[in-house]
Amino acid sequence: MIDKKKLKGKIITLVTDELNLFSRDEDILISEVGDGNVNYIFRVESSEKSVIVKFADVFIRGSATRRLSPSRNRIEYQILQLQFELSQGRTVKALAYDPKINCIVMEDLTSYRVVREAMREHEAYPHFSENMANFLYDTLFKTTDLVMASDEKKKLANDYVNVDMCEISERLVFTEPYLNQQKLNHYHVENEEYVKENLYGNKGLHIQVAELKNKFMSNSQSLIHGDLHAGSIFIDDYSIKVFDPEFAFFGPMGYDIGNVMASLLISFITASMTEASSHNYVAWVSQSVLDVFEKFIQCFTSRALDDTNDPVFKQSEFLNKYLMGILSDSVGYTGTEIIRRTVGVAKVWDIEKIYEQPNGAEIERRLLDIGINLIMNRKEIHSAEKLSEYFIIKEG
Ligand code: SR1
Ligand code: MG
Repeated sequence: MIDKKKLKGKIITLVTDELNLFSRDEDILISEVGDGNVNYIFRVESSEKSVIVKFADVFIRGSATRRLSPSRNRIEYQILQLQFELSQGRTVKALAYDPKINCIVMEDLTSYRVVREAMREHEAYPHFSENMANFLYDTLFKTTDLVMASDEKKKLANDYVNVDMCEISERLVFTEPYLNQQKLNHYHVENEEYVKENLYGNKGLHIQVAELKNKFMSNSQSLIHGDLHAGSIFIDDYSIKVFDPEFAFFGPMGYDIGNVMASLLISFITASMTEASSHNYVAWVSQSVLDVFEKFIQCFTSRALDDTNDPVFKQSEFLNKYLMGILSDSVGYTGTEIIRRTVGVAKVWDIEKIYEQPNGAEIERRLLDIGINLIMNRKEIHSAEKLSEYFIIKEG
């Protein structure tokens, strides 16, 4: 276990003597913030200013045996810088990185909230989908072979080989929900038969998940964030700031798009099946699933031809086919993300909350039905209108 007192001392030395962000004469307060699954986050503040420091231990948070390479912190620092450039500032600004103590120093966005916390209070943000679609297009399409120079992309793909973090996603997203090898899956007891039949024993689904897992592991299409859920995005009234890309690597861009849509969709289903939910919020969050998809399509169709550099790829017909592939993948990974959050070991707040509800088991089945249908039908879903058929129940 880490010695937090010693670590805090090292962080103070870093932000004062080494980085000159604070003076030793100031009263400096350092406190732990956040409760992530993997790392330790601290706020360092004086009466004048504050910064956030993220420490990556050689073990996963809370474990004394489960090793995790701290190079995830170097990858995160470099990717924050690259994505900040690519996305016109739609990420948190990384200020410094110290490999000696595995710490990243970042700006402290005191006027922003984490999207998941805002969603918990049923806050609606009309600008979210426009900002998110642009972030996705800018960070994903611009790191493909269609835009980036071949040698630059290969160098980056090599720099961002992220073995330990990819292993976590491969296991938790694509293996455990369907095979339960570690016996850590968790869901309502009433759904035992449903899960056995529809997840563990569903051979047709297993083939489709195998395709998605294989693509996740072998298609180095774009530099992806790798864990783009509502807990990895800050928001204020005008803009978003993405953070926490420690799972990043070169993988299929639909994975990021699907993670965003799944995060919204889980919230939509849980909120819409909960009596006291705000009507305004439910309408916003369901529309946002569709808008992220639709606005990404708009970004792509209006910009991809111009942005493509390689003359072989610079053809409308090819780009249209390429887009269809991204959309199917995005829908498929929306499905895998919904399923893994619902039955898997790494739950999110919305899912934990359903255990307190009388209709929790029903909500769980609805989420799993949607996830399965999205995976199975992903190759037919290329528009927001078609996508809506899979989760919006039309009245009348
Ligand atoms: C052991 S890490 C569990 C999960 O938390 C992270 O945020 C990722 O989503 C990961 O799958
Ligand atoms: Mg995280």
